Amino acid sequence: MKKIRYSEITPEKIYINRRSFIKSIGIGAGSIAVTSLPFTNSALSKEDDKHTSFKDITTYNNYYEFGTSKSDPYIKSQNFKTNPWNISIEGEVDNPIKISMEEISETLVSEERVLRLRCVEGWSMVIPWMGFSLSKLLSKVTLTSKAKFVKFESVYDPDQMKGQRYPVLNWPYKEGLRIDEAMHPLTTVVTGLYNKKLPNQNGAPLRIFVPWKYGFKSAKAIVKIELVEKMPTSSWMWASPREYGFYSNVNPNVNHPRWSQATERVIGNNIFAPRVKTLMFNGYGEEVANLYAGMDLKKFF
Ligand SMILES: Nc1nc2c(c(=O)[nH]1)N[C@H]1C(S)=C(S)[C@@H](COP(=O)(O)O)O[C@H]1N2
Ligand SMILES: [Mo]
Repeated sequence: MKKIRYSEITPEKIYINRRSFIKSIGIGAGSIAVTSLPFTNSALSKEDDKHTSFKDITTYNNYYEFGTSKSDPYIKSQNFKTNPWNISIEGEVDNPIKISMEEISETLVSEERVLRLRCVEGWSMVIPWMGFSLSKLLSKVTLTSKAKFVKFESVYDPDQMKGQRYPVLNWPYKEGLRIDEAMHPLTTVVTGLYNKKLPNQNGAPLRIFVPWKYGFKSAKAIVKIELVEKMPTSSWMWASPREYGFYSNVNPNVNHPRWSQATERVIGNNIFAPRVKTLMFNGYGEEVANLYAGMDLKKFF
């Protein structure tokens, strides 16, 4: 059977249930070598059926620009101005561009993608995000042969973001991916959740989401995407290189120096409910493990 490369798959909608997705594009499971699809994992399927509530995903947030407690983003981001908004795509490209949010919404269709978020702090959520593959946005530029990594920058606006008046991180918030990670179809540009426009506290108007990595890799309120030759230093690597590496793949076998990563608390569950086992690559191993073939993931954490 013909193998399908993920660049050939352009899903209208990515379903949490792999089989229904495969049926919808009319191919058998055996033909998929590397796919863009979320998984159905028996260990997590019960949990995955249960989406985290809209209330939890919009009131329990990490967004240090608005403060370091979980309720700060919800309370303090409500008047944040997200219009007009432009994103520059620059660096190792033949044709740097500055693109407006309007142009992005007019040219790239957002679809529902139910994907898991696993925070390095040891909690997780399953959210129906709205978005599209980052590769589609990057296809608006032509990469040079030196484009080996992608660097993301969140907005810097201490007038509106009071958390940026404190040197908790090296503002603006910076993140990075290897180019093959950035081009993987599961790497998502998020524009909404629960079929609504993205709330400010979740990174409006546009954020990145990398479901097999710890939540902090998924930078919010992006204004700059730079293609670079050298591995960028993320804000978390800058803050604590011993604790936060460049890769930050969800990995139950590599503990944070101060706590275990073997299990997680499912947000929305009863507080007495047992923690669940954390899965390698947050359960997306079938889709992404090949990106790290032969790498020592204890060394490249
Ligand atoms: N710009 C920016 N992006 C950020 C953060 C942040 O503080 N600033 N926090 C990260 C962390 S630690 C997590 S777990 C997720 C949380 O996303 P959510 O609030 O939408 O659940 O956003 C990530 N993106
Ligand atoms: Mo996080």
